[in-house]
Amino acid sequence: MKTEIAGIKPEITRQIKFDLLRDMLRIRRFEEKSAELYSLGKIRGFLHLYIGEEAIAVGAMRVLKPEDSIVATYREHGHALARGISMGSVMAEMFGKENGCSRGRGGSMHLFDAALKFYGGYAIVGGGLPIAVGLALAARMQKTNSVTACFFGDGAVAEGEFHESMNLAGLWQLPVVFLCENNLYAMGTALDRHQSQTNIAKKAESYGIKSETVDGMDVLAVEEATGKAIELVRATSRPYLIEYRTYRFRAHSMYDAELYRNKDEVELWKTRCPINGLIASMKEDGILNDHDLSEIESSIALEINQAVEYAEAGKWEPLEDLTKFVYTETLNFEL
Ligand SMILES: Cc1ncc(C[n+]2csc(CCOP(=O)(O)OP(=O)(O)O)c2C)c(N)n1
Ligand SMILES: [Mg+2]
Repeated sequence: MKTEIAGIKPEITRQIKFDLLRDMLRIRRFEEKSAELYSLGKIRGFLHLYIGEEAIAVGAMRVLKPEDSIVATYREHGHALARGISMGSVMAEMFGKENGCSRGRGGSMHLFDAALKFYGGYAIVGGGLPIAVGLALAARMQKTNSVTACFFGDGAVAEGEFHESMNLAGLWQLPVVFLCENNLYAMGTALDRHQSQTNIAKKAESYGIKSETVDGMDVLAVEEATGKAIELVRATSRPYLIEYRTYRFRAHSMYDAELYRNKDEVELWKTRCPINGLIASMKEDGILNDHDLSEIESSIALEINQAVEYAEAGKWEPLEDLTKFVYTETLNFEL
């Protein structure tokens, strides 16, 4: 864990680290609560927790501008919260309520907010990549200076869509930054069981796309590298790929016997927890104490309580509205 930010005054460094810590803790505590609410049957369907990987969404989102577009995966609570979708509307979405960010129709895997240019939430592995390339093409055609950030997992690189998207982005020189969250597993399949080349950053080279590998457990390293990459994409309108090395601490989804990885490996990665790492380095530098930490925790707990109340208070969509916004003209049955 790096302790200094080059060229930045100590008081600003302190504030940046506080913000990063707070943003990561917000996601961690929100998801712990979500897991609890899932067990209680308040949240149904799928629920993929991002716990362990928070440094990526938090570090990367800070360096994106409001005019930039974002495409994420189904493990996207962290990205949505870091982008600014409120906890209440994410929670209400997971409850399936109308006041959710996707009107309760998407659930955990389909968080969406057009105003924040947060274009999903994709349940289809690799499905977001061509969308991101399309958004980058639109930005180019509209002559805006915006960048599209596309988050995806290591599992997506096995999909044809990954290669097609990389090829077109490289060929047409589109302003898109591919952000691969390599947590070493795609459900129960380890990366080296499905890829002949496990260095994902290297794959970009064959498409003429610059790339690098970054420690995804170090939020400062993520922020620094992603910031540089995004500014390069913005300045040159050429694509870039970052492979973050990370790990999910929890099961793939809510139920998973985790027979594909051993407990020692999980424990080892937990010692690299991005939140604990930042807390330790801040304490060592004398810029964080237990009182600060408990203040952060209480304000997050309050925000979570309010989010749950907001979700509870939301309404279910009336049955007669269920065919609204459905993409068909032929469907005409009575409910
Ligand atoms: C096209 C497609 N194939 C299979 C699945 C089933 N599936 C859901 S998650 C997943 C693993 C994806 O792993 P990765 O991209 O590494 O993301 P992670 O879960 O590790 O964040 C698979 C295979 C799917 N949703 N879409
Ligand atoms: Mg993975």
